[in-house]
Amino acid sequence: MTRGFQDGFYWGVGTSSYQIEGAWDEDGKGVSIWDTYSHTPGNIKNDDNGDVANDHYHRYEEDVALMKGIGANAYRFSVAWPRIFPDGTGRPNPKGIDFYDRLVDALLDAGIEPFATLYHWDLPQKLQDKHDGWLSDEIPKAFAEYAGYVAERLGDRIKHYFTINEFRSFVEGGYRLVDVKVGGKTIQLGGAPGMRLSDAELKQVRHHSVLAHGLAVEAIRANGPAGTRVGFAENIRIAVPVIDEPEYIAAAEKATRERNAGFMTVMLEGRYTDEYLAEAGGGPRFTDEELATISSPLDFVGINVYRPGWYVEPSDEPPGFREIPINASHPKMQSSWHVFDPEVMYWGPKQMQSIWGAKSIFITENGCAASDVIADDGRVYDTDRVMFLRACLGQLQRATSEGVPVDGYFLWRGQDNFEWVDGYGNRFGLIYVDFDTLERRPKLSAEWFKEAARRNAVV
Ligand code: PNW
Repeated sequence: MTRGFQDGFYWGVGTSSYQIEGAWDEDGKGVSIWDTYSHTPGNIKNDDNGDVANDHYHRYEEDVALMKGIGANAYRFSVAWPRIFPDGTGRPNPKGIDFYDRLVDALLDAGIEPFATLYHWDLPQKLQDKHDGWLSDEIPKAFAEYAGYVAERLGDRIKHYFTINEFRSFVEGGYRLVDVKVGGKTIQLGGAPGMRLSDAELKQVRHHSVLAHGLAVEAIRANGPAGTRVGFAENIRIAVPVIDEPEYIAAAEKATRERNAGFMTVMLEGRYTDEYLAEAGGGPRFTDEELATISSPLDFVGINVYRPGWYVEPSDEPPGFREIPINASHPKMQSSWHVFDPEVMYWGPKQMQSIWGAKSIFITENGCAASDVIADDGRVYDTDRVMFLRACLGQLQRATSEGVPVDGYFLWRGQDNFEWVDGYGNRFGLIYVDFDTLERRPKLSAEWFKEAARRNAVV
């Protein structure tokens, strides 16, 4: 049986600036909300922070060589906004853009296609202080200015941009707290800037995040060369039909569309659903012109796929679906929130096509943390990650073999790195990093990935 992907499929790895770069106050970089948040005792496990992280800022050449060594032909990285505009707006910092200039050249020399994310949560602290962060409609405008500048400066070599990474995560985690039911308990996920807003305010923050995306799409198109491609990278919450039958599939599609109303649905449809607008608490305030901007046509959509959002069955009662609670004994991966079901890698892309008619899809993140250690023989045997990847890519291949247009896959993560509130404890990499010596060492899963990329197939 062949389990291949189509020619030209991208086998990438992904990361974000704050999680690997380090050099947090070098070469004119401004402070970000994650610098502030991680420097505040009690916010991060072991009070870890990203001051040094993988020191990628100084070791990027070694890291590009490592990526090439594990067979990646694409790299999704994020640009740190406060490196480019230390104050968020105003005068750009030439040394900031120089870093990405060098990185992109090194990638292209190694035959690795650069995919840039423009916002992976490291908002300039100055914008937070001046405006209460994303609660203000000044942030979308400032973001578009910055996005246009990057497209103008790097557009001769970067052809693919993701505007914003995981609207849902940074909005809900940073401005409220996210409740996740797992193992029969409810856990809460948070993050910078650590605000706790009302329902209506939270809806306004969501609205500003998608508006920033839309304005950035326009700015990238206006400032980048013709042929520049742009989309987003959202952690869509995916409803999984309990049974693979038409009524269940239709119920799951309804659930996915409704439960992503504030992000994915408005970006792809240009309207908020009636149910979303009728929710208690009111909001958001918006104009028709903003909705048109938010739903600017895209060249592709990116989805981060880790876990099932819900299991769903059909219902005769409105809204036409019923969410099934996830069993306390449901299997999970190492991260506290990581409920395991590889089928989301089938249903996620499938629903992007069936609900919204997506023509080009990227899996912008998929991967898992594991309790990796160096064995006596010097190797790292991350069998659970091999299992996870093979199972997930098997489901992705099932989708592409049915004609779902997935153009590439970015594994989260090439190397272990700073994992937000979990600090350095949760290792997601194909490559092990010793955070005392910063030595890098490929794991068993890197061998798996390399062979899969070489054969362009599930192996
Ligand atoms: C993403 N969930 O966060 C982020 O984009 C990455 O920066 C991060 O390192 C990675 O996934 C692993 O956590 C997520 O609760 C946070 O399902 C939470 C969830 C998913 C992704």
